[in-house]
Amino acid sequence: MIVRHLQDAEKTNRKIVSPDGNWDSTRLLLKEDNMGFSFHITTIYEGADFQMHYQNHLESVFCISGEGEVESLVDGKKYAIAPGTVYILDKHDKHILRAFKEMKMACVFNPPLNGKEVHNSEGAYELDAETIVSLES
Ligand code: 9YT
Repeated sequence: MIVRHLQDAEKTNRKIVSPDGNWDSTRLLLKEDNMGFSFHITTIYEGADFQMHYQNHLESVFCISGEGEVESLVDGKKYAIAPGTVYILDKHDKHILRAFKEMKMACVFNPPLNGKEVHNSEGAYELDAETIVSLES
């Protein structure tokens, strides 16, 4: 069993602050833990309004606190986000996330992140070579 505490993890390099100023994320469970997914607590800063497209990952995002919306760029639909909302990017959906008030989110990624990722210009995370090989086999 693995037991970790968010308050401790936030003081380590598990916490990544996005250079775009939109979010930070503490990656509590990573690829090296061999669970097949990663689990993060992400803070989306108030006023953030940015595009993402996880071409290489599936992601589920559960809102713990705050207020915002997610807009699908596949069909233009907008969905309000409040505590208790989960949005599930089951089709690698290109989307925009907006935070009207700071949002705390619990995020799960498959395949798992290795912990160093920040968004590329597409709003995606690159896969490392080892993950590419494991997906191909
Ligand atoms: C909701 C979302 O995807 N935010 C970007 C950060 C991501 N959750 C991460 O890297 O933990």
